[in-house]
Amino acid sequence: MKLLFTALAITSTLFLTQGCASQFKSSEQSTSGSAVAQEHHQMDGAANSHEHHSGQAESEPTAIAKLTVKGAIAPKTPVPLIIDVQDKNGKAIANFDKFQEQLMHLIIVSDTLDSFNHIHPTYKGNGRFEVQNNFPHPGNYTLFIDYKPAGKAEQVSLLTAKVPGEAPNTPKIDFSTSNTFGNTQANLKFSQPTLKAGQEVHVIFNLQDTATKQPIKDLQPYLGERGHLVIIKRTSPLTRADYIHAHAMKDTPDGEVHFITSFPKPGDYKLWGQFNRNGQIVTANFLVNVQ
Ligand SMILES: [Cu+2]
Repeated sequence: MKLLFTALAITSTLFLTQGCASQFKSSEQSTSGSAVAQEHHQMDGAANSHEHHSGQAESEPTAIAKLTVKGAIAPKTPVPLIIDVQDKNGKAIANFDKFQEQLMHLIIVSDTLDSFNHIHPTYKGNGRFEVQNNFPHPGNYTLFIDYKPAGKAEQVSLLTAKVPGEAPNTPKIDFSTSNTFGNTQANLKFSQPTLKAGQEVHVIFNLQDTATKQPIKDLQPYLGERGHLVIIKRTSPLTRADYIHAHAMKDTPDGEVHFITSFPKPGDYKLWGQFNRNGQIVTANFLVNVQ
């Protein structure tokens, strides 16, 4: 039985402090290929998901997430993931507060940002969460783990996973602001004509039914809001600062969902808006440039 680990060298342009922890874990069941699971928890002060609200300093992360992968990671196969949340001394953190109706939100993207998954691991107690994920193709993936230790601020931990094999070519850059996703036509607009780093902006999704060409009328709450928006900067390697979780505004017209956010730095960002049409989740993604 062979166990093969490959360490991903992750460097960060952000300020890493003595608190940076790195762990590997993989089960003894791994028999072939390479499975990599690495925790990279940054203690930078500008990477909190609420940063876009007011830019307040983030409290020091109090938790560390560890990833265990059972067996080898293969593409297009459900891969069982185990996430253990611990304090700095390695002791399990057992209590979590729900936010947006869940104890943990897990966002998994490929490094090329062509693949996106938003799932909710099941809490098993004693700091342990479990979920299965389908990695669509070989390549490197980043896991953004969004959770709230009881009584503490929302935290985002970063993990990476490598799916062995030849990664597909990087998708070509497309800044179009209109596209069809299943039976939903989505048009993207902003409150500002030009997106500028650090500026508060409203991100507006106009949603039409492809059959009727009318604003959709079957929008239901999704995770307690009119929609869910995750924004990730197109960069390598990804850091916590590259992840933004925006909140939907409450009262907007039929077929329109508004989010308030700001983009911390110039660059390209991918947006994934998620909406609930009568129980069916539509994910509309766009790439935008910020100056
Ligand atoms: Cu979620």
